[in-house]
Amino acid sequence: MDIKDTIYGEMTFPGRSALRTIRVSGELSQKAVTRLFDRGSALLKNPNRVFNGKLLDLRGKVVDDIVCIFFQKPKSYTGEDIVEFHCHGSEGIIRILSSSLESLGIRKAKNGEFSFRAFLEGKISLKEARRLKKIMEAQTELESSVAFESQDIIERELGFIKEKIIKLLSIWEARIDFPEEVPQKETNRWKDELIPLQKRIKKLLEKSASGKKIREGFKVAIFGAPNSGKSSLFNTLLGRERAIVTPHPGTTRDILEETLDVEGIPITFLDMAGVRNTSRKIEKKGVEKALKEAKIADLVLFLFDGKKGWKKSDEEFLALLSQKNVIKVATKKDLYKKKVFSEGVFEISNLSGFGISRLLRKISSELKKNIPDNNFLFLQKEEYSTIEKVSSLFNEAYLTISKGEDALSADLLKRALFEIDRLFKIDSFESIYDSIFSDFCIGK
Ligand SMILES: Nc1nc2c(ncn2[C@@H]2O[C@H](COP(=O)(O)OP(=O)(O)OP(=O)(O)O)[C@@H](O)[C@H]2O)c(=O)[nH]1
Ligand SMILES: [Mg+2]
Repeated sequence: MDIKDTIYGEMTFPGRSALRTIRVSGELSQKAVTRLFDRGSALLKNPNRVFNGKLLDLRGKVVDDIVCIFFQKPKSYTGEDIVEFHCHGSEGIIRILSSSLESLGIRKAKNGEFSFRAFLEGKISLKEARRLKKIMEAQTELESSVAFESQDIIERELGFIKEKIIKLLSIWEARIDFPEEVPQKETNRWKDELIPLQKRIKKLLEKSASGKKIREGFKVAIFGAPNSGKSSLFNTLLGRERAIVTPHPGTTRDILEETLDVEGIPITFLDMAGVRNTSRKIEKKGVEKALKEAKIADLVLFLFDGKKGWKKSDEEFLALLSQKNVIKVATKKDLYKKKVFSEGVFEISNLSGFGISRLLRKISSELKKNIPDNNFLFLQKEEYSTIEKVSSLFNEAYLTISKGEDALSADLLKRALFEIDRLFKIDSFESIYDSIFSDFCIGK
């Protein structure tokens, strides 16, 4: 990657839209403005100001009415001259502008190259770049709400833990080398110092595990007797005819999965075969599969036909599930007037939509019980596994120190140190680009 080149990239998302923005960074930005913007010289004399004017092609023909901004180096995102072309959101205009820029010797940026340059110019720190990566990777409202602070927390916590390990090791190593010179009370202090640190890592791990769950999402099984309306509810939730629905019991045979964002949580709903006692081989397989999936789901919606009521066979399947987290749902509310069900039964109609939004709220509030209020971290996979490893190394170190195996526990702490260092290690600028910036989009 030549960092001397002038580069361009689209900051907005491709496709028809109100506006699309192309950003140029580098020495040739001024040339681009002079050639392609009719008020180029005024713009260059007034950095950071928004100018309305005409976009020109290379022959000087007006092709669009645009807004342009010039940021003079070093007071720009990358530290180089930058110009932003805010055009109308047409593919044709973007193509004309891109090919004009390329004819002027400006090349298309690589993913994250603008931010990488900002980093090289000292405009953003490595920590800010990692934070940026988190902000852009966050998919749901919940993730975005903690992405910003997560980077600060993980760096602060792991930094603190690292410092403490180094301190502990310096005392421990002395004890290992000169055992006779270290009084017994030092050993106890050593153990005592491990406990609060172990607790701190455990807390960090819990917060991280909740975040991992939110990233991976929750599984909600739609379970119940044949013909109870499972596939209909699945379709209603998705807002499209994804599953086949017929009046014949035994329509669904296999598992269907679709993920929805419900109040900021990714939830995968599973439609499955209806459960009943049957000797037919194919149906039996479907029932076994449904039971297996429902048992491992985070939540089960246990559907039954509200008109027919809760049956003995429903009770038997409920017992088989051994699932703690179950919501009983009476369907086909449109087919009956008033019925008394046991407490906690949700009545819905897939036909009229009755009770659906209430059910969704209930589902999300049940799942949110597993998430401490905003008390979770949005982490990359490697970050999570580092915390997991450090935590288990600490547990091991505590056990070995309790057994008096000093050298072994010191080794375990050294390994924890190594894991933390590896996470933040920088080998070269290429490795920084690969591990952080290459996942960014082109215009970033
Ligand atoms: N009136 C009414 N009919 C419904 C409702 N929900 C489902 N049905 C009907 O009930 C029948 C069975 O619906 P499905 O959604 O296929 O039921 P299922 O539980 O997926 O059935 P299997 O796949 O066989 O286990 C269809 O004829 C649906 O139109 C509802 O809320 N009201
Ligand atoms: Mg079905």
